[in-house]
Amino acid sequence: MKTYFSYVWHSLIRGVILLVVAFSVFSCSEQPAWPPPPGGGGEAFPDLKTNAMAMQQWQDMRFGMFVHWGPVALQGTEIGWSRGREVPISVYDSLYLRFNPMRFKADEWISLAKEAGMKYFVITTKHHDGFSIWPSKYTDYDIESTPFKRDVLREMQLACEKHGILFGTYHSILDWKHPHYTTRYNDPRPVEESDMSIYKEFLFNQVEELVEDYQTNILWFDGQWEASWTHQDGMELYKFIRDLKDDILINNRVDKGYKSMAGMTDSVAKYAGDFGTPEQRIGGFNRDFPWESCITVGEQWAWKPDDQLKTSEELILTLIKTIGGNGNLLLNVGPMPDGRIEPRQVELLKEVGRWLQVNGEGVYGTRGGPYLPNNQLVTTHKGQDVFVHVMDDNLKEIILPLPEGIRVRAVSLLGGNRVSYTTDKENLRIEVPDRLPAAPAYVLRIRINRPAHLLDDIKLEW
Ligand code: JFZ
Repeated sequence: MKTYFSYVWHSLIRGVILLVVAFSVFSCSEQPAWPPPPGGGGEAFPDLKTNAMAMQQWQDMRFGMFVHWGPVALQGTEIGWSRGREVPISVYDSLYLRFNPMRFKADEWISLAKEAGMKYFVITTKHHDGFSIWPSKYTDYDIESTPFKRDVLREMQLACEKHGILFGTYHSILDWKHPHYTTRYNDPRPVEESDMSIYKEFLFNQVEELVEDYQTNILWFDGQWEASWTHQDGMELYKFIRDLKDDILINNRVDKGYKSMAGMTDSVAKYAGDFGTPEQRIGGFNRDFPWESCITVGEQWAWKPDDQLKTSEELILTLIKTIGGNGNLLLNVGPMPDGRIEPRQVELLKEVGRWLQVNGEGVYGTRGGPYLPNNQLVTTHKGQDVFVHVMDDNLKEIILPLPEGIRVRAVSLLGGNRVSYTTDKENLRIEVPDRLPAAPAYVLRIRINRPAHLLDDIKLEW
C-alpha cells in the first residue's frame, strides 16, 4: 500500500515536471528568440510574461504623449498632491462641479501627438485625487457628474484608433479621497472604518472597465508606494489584468519593486511589471529590461499658468539621450481647464516633430547602443545600421572603434548626403560635414556588414 502510494506520488511529480518542461520549451519556441521577453508576474507568477510582440512594438515606438488632466486644471495646482495642501479639501473635491472643458477636442490632442512624432498616448484616468475621467459604473465622482458630462475617455480612445496611436491609461493605485483606501494624506478622516478589501474590489473593477470597455493597451500604474498596497497585491493585480488580456503592457509601479525614485534598478524577477519608469530623469543604459522615462514639458504634471517650459532643444536632447540608453520617452503635457493644450506647449511639441521628420529613421524601431552614450553622442541601431546622434557640433571628426569582423559599407547624414570616412584595423573615422541639418543634434547612419544588434556594448574612450 505504502509503496503503491509512493509510486503514484512519484509518477505524479514526474508528470508535473515533464509538463512544466514541455510547456516552457513550447512557450519558448513561441516567442521570438531575441530579445528575450522581459518583465512578468513576479515571484508568485514566474511564468507569466508580457506578450513579447506587444513589448517589441511598444519599444519600437520610442516616443509617447503623457497627459495629466482633470478638474484640478481649474485650480492650476498639482494634480492629486495639492489636495489638502495648497487647496483645501472641500474646495478641491468640489472642482468637478465646475469642470466644463468646452474647447476639448480629442482629435486635436491626438493630431498634435502625431505631428510631434509620438506613437502612443497615456491619459490619467484617475489620479491620487480619486476623480475618474470616464463614466465609471463604480463611482459617481466621475466625468458624468460634471457639467460637461461627455465621455472624454471614449473620445480619446476613438481618436487614437483613428490616427493609429496606441491608447494607454494611467491609473493611480492610491486614492486619497476614497473612504475605504487606508492611508490618509492631509485628510482628517479616521482610517479605522476604512476597509482595504472593499477599496481593492473597487480598484480591480475600475481596471476591468478600462480593459474591457476602453480596450486600453497600456496600464500605467502609480501610487503603489504606500503601506496600504502590498507586494502580494501588486502581483495579484498583474495576474488579474494578464488574464483579462494577454498583450497589455503593465508598468512596474503595479508592484512594490519601484521604490519612489529608485527606477528600475530592483530585481525584476521578484516584482511584477513589464517595464521600468524612471521619473523626471533619463534612465541609465540598459538593454535587458525595457524602461520608459516620464518627463514633463514644464515643471508641473497638471497645467499651471505660466509654467516654466523646457526648450524644444532640451526636449529633443532628452529624447535622444533616452533612446541612446535604450528607453522610451513619455513626454507629459497638462491641458488647460477649457480642454485645449496651451499654445506654447503645442509649439514646442511641433518643433520636436520637425526634428523627427528629418531624423526619425534613427529613432523609430531602433534600440540603444552598441556604443555607450557619452556627453557628445549617443547611438542607436536597427537592422544593419548604426545611428550616431551627435549633440556637439564642434566635433570635426568622429572616431569609433570597430569590433572584429565589422566592415563599413557606407556612412550618410540623415537629411543630407553621403559622408566621407576612412577605416583602419581598429577604427572608423568619420569626417563631419560642414553643413548640418536640424539643431540641436544631427544623426549619422553607418551601414555595416552584420545585424547591428549582434554587437556587444562598446565603450568610447573619449
Ligand atoms: C507620481 C505621481 O505622484 C505624480 O503626480 C505623477 O503622476 C508621476 C507620473 O508619478 O510621481 C511620484 C512618485 C513618487 C513620489 C513622488 C512623485 N515620491 O515617492 O515622492
